[in-house]
Amino acid sequence: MIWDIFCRVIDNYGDIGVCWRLSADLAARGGQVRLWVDDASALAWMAPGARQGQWPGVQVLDWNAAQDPAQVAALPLADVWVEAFACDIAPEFLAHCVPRYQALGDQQPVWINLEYLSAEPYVERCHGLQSPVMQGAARGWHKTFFYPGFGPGTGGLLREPWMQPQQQAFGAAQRQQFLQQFTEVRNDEQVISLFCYAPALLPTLLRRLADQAAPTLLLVAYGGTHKLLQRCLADSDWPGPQTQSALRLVYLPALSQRDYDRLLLSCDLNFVRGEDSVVRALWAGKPFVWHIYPQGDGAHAPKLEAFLQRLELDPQVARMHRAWNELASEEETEAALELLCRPERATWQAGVQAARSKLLNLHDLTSALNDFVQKKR
Ligand code: TRH
Repeated sequence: MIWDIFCRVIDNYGDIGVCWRLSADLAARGGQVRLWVDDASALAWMAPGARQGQWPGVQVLDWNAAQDPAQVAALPLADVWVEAFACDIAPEFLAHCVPRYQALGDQQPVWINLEYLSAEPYVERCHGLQSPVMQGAARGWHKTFFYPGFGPGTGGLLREPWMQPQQQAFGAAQRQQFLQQFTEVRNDEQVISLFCYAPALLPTLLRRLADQAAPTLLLVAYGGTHKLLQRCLADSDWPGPQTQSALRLVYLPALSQRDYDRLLLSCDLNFVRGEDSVVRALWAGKPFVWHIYPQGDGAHAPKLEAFLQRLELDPQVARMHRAWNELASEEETEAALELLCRPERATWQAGVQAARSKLLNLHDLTSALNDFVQKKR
């Protein structure tokens, strides 16, 4: 089956991150994927070799090429179109391709509008709804809304068949070897990964970690988080971690997605953000705190609540998520900080493991898409 996946990078790495995981997973299950993207630069480190055609079954194509009839004409017609995150397929692409489908008896490709991830109840209501195309070359055709999600009435979460075997093979020796690329980890150190936007609580957290007795190794994710940390240290009157302090900072290079997943497996606590890394943190089964993508209209607050409820996380853990996202009172934030710094996290870990186990029983997004397309054809 041939898939055209369309991706526009709005900001950050989530758009291309999700589209890449989906493309690679579809291809690993036998699909032939063309990933049309307007900015593929992050793939250089996320999926080395992807742009050079080194991933069997996935071809990364420039978004602009979809507007060029000569280039599109050379390609066989796809069985499925996926518009990721409500991006619209270029009208030039439609104008070229629709008549070709019509010439074959008007069999339209299965046209999917792949939405953002949310645990909110509307997802179950809207998943699978159809929307007619009202204008342009494909007028009269229809798209189907496909919502990833956390319940049986949704498209599910991305989870590759290789994920669990790979996790099981990643034991203490592999962890040590993996972390050694970045630094030598001391036996008594708790290891924390940090990938976030700009949480107001960060400077306080750094100070607390530096001042407490238990030593911490903080692994700072590539990109905006590096810059944030540096800004944070420059802006504060605090001189930053000193040799005698309990906090060590290590700035990570850009990791491939596979290595980023290994990082999440290797840490005692993961701070994650956005859409894709939170799912991977869940699969890693380690305590995590989610920095949800902040939206100007406050839409992220109910989205976070729905997520906390859906996962049935411990109330203290839920409070920590609210505090990290600046959605808690001062008192709650203080309590959350204390808990964040405490290296003992057995209850927290058990809660994440319980949520993970439930989600492992749910269908995964790629299977759901494949099943849907098979039924439609
Ligand atoms: O980068 P993000 O903040 O992306 C966000 C969200 O997806 C958000 O929902 C969306 O609206 C906005 O972008 C536009 O966080 P996210 O979703 O976790 O994506 C990060 C991707 O980068 C993920 O696939 C993991 C990957 N990654 C690596 O592969 N290596 C790395 O070293 C790091 C730090 C990330």
